[in-house]
Amino acid sequence: MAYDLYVITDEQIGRGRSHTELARMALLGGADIIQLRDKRMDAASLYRTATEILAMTRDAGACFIMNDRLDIALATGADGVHLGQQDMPISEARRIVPRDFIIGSSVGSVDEAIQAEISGADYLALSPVFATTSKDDAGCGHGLSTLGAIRAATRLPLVAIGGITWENIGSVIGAGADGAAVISAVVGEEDVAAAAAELKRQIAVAKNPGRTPPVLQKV
Ligand code: TZP
Ligand code: MG
Repeated sequence: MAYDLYVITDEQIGRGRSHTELARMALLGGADIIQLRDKRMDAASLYRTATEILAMTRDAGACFIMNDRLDIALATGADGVHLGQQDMPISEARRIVPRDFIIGSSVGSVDEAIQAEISGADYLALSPVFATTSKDDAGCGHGLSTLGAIRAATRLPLVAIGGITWENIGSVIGAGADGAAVISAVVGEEDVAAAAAELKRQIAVAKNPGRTPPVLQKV
């Protein structure tokens, strides 16, 4: 499974576009993973939206991850759930999910990364790698040194989240991330599909510095 470009939908940042529309455009631009994240939406709306996005990710050959809500993830047949340090414990979630269900974990240190791996996480997200205004309680950026230390401490897929832009994506991949999870750099752009395609191209370049960059995807 590819973790290169992981797009988190956010209607507050999405310039009036719905989660579903944002996901559709991000997939058009080549997003590998879509995460539905909405702290305000009621369960019925979340369920409906998750069902729509799941169908689109299936068509695109991408992956659908639900933020926080394991109940919605299980009910819709999502590929997985993303859990933070304040969410349901990973080990408890692991007990009740299907065999191939993906559990992602936000971590802020090497200790949390090791604990998440022991508890049964499938991938880690260093959160936040840089300062961000997209999440109120994100706190200070942990930086590339923490990213590199976590990379050295675990073999799990590792994504970086928080404040990632076209300018710093190369350094994030260079420090050992398998991919970047972003909100504003894709969802906040006027042309979501083009932003996703360009970010994905930059990730490919950062992963294969010697190779000719692929031509920008037509969207
Ligand atoms: N978790 C940690 S930082 C963050 C989340 C959901 C927000 C990332 O948004 P952006 O706009 O890519 O900094
Ligand atoms: Mg959470």
